[in-house]
Amino acid sequence: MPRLAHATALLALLAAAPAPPERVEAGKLVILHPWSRATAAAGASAVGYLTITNTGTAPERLLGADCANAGMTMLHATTRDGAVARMRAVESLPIPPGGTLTLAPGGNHLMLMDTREALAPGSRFACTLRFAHQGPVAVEFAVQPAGAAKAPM
Ligand SMILES: [Cu+2]
Repeated sequence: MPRLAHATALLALLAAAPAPPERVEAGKLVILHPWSRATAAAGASAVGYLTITNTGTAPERLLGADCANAGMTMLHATTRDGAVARMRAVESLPIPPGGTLTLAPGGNHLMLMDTREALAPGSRFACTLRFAHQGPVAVEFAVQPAGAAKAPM
């Protein structure tokens, strides 16, 4: 009976556990607020945004990400040509010592191609970020409503 009580207490604790952390530390990297936007259907492309701060003294580079819910995940940069914003794929993005790389609407972002299912608001999905020096780092993206322009703080 004590064992059962213990298991029940543990279950209650798990049920009350907060959402996965929106702050991930890996080596000298601090990753904040990975988030995405809801999509209407499987097969759509989706975005991935977050900030990565390099608290170390050596340069780092984000090489990309692997997301299980997408056929392929690309690293995109957005450039403005007058009033027209254009996306292009980039090999990597630098994170200088003491610097922060921001992936945000209108700028650099992860692009999930050919998603396996629609992304529902309030849901989460896992990706593994790939860094030149730190290697793979697992994060979870929080899906915001389709119109969201920034991460909830
Ligand atoms: Cu893109």
